[in-house]
Amino acid sequence: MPSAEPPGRPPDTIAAVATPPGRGAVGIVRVSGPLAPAIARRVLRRLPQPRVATLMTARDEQGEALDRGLALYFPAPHSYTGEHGFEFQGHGGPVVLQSVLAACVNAGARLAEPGEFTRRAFLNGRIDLAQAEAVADLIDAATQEAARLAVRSMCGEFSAAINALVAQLVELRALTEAMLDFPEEEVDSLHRDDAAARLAGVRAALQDVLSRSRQGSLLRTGIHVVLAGRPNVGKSSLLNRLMGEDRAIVTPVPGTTRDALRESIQIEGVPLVIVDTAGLRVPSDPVERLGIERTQIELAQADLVIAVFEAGEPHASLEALPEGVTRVEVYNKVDLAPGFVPPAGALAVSAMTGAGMDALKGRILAEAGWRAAGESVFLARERHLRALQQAATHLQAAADELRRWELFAEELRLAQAALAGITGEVTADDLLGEIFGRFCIGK
Ligand SMILES: Nc1nc2c(ncn2[C@@H]2O[C@H](COP(=O)(O)OP(=O)(O)OP(=O)(O)O)[C@@H](O)[C@H]2O)c(=O)[nH]1
Ligand SMILES: [Mg+2]
Repeated sequence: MPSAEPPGRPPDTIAAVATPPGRGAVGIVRVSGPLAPAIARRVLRRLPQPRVATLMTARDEQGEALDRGLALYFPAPHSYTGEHGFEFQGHGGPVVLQSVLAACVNAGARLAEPGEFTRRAFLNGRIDLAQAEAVADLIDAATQEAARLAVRSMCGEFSAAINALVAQLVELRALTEAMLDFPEEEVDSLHRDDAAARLAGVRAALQDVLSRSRQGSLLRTGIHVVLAGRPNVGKSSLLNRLMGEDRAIVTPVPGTTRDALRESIQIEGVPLVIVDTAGLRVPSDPVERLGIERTQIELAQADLVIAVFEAGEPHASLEALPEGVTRVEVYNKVDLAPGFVPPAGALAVSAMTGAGMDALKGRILAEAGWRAAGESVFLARERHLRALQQAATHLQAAADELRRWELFAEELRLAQAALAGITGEVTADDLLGEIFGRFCIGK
């Protein structure tokens, strides 16, 4: 476990207002550290019974009452941070809360930095790093689905999956260390097959965690979808249909949309940014030319392009679409072309009647990598995906070294180290600074 402070020096005691700034029914001042009981005795005049909500008056040094509210004392190690701590739940006004905070500082606390309480919880082993990140993810969650997954990671589900992988690797490493002591010719094929089978098992389990993490990360980053096509095919009408309201201007005049218009929606809880663009053709005036340039910029950033065509019209090719970007071909206005059958892989829709829209939504999610709901996915961060990918690369390398046991063992060790970084068993200080610096103060 990494240590919180330079060795030998006890940590100082921190204090912060834990509720958001502004007026509210209740405001909370939080204190954590070795001096917390002494500070409570000074500010509240006595220490409340552990874990019993007690109505008390907070006072300044002159004994003047600052506020009356509920005090809670959590002796170490049974607190959020693992240290002695107390909370004062008073009235949620900025002035009153600052005065209670000031009284705590006068009594020996210092102001906490963003995320410092959670950082201490991590450093004291109350939670691991992935759980600490999930605390921030829960507070920042923009959709219900993201919040649900963040709670699960906070409770340790993601960490448990990582720890299970690490445990499998530890076992395999122990087996390998034993083989290292024998000359190659004495390692019989039975042992080699055993190692190969176990390695295959870990790799499959890792791939499973990786794919669930990739899926979950979509919930964090969202999917960037761009509608593109020739003028007048109904791109703006499709945007309005997907939004369920009239956001974009629709007219029968080709070249209506000039500027890229972006809107946020959710499909099955997955956040999407949908961009409506100017129709692609040889521009007829400078404004349209600028609009089409913007379309190109949007296309270059797209996770997914919806290439829109008109049902029944001769198939116009869209050379303008960048190579390699995932695309879904959609034939709009099927209401005007009865009996129209779209080419294989394409969808037929009508922005006017709504026909085919559910299939389109399902397709957008599927192309972006989202699988059926209900499967448990992890709200992974970019950092987690990188570590998992790194571990996978080392295990691949190990699979290529099934005769050179030293190299095999080394790759296993590296894979394990990559995974351990996720839960923070080994962590650099600057990484901690980056993670916890983004928290709110008081958390
Ligand atoms: N019948 C029918 N008409 C549609 C449908 N979708 C769009 N339209 C009509 O087609 C015309 C063009 O629609 P828009 O949504 O403005 O097309 P656009 O692709 O955004 O066009 P630009 O912005 O000019 O590139 C409008 O008159 C729409 O009412 C559809 O599904 N069926
Ligand atoms: Mg338009």
